[in-house]
Amino acid sequence: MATDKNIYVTKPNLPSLSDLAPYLEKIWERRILSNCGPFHVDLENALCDYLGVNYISLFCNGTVSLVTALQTLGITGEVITTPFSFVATSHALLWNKITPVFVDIEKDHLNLDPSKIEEAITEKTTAILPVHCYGNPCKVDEIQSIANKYNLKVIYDAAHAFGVKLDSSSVLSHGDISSVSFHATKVFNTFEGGALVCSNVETKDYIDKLKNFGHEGEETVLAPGINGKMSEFNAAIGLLQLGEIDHFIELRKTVDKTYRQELEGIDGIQCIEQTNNTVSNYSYFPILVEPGYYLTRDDLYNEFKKIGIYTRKYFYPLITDFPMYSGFPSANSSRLPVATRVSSQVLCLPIYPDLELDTVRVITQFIRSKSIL
Ligand code: T4K
Repeated sequence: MATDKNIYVTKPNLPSLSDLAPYLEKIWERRILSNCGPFHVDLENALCDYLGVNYISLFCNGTVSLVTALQTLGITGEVITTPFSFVATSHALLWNKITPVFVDIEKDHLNLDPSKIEEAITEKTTAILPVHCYGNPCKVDEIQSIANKYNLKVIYDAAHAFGVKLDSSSVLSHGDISSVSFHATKVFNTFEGGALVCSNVETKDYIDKLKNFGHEGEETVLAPGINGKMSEFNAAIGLLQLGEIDHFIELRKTVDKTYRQELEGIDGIQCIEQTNNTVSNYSYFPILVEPGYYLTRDDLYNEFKKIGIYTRKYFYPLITDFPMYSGFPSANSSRLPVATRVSSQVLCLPIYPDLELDTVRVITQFIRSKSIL
């Protein structure tokens, strides 16, 4: 079985060049290129409407936004987080000189396991940093009630969760702040970009100052802020993408549905079920390659590569395997049995709006053919 061209785990959505041209003309005419210009303002307003959230602050990417979220809330000491994520999640802690305390994930949705959080809390714990992994919402109510009990802040790394709804409202409205990524590989992209979502104007105001070096007016600097601003070009791309986002998510949904139908009944191949009461964004399509399957996950990954299909092992290695984390006591794999197992079994299959369903079937038939060798 061979494909005529390489297939990657994702392929970014792009607006048409003809639609982009008027936006570029406006930027050239106005010569406002950055520092919260008109397209930046328009995109913040449009995103609040689309997502159904009250306050959003745009950023240059989802890593700087996460670093800034921690700065905004003055988080110090220890923060409880997941080892099963992209390394940016815990890097944001180290950039703030915060000690990550890793807690295992739950096996159904691969998010931080609330039942393991309390035993990891010490007098130094100030916050919880969970990830809505692959856009599947965390157990937000359980996490919030632990946070309330111990007076902790909750910052969600919602990099994957653009447009996801839980019980009919945006999953981004949970916690004190949620951080989203608009990277090229994400459901909604501005090439590079990100945002923080918060629930009150004072927090937004402080975030906006921190992302602009801490400036308050021309002559006052109130904190050691950073340059986290999104440019007018990226904001223009965002405005264009937003017009098409529902259509893109609908196309992803069809890809997701086809994978699930075609993979049904293959021994040792497990799909991750979506959380109840959730409107998904279908941002990733992870499968678990379990011992009942003929090949290991790594063998399947390599076999796919041979035919030009580039799946990804998101998230292997675990964050706790990287040298800057492996020395923390909580990084010991014996304390993280679910994350350790899942990380050795997970494989993210290609998913993007214009992925042809015939290609999805090539991928699933390839998986099925290897199960009966
Ligand atoms: N928190 C979480 C939970 C995250 O997953 C991420 C980012 C962040 C925080 C930080 O957000 P940002 O600072 O990135 O906004 C990618 C992305 O770079 C990263 O954004 C993402 N998570 C992570 C899960 O994946 P790589 O190194 O795996 O991407 P790369 O370049 O190998 O791209 C994957 C495939 O996508 C390529 O094989 C081809 C395709 N692709 C990629 C790009 C960049 C394209 O076709 N065009 C492109 O422009 O990290």
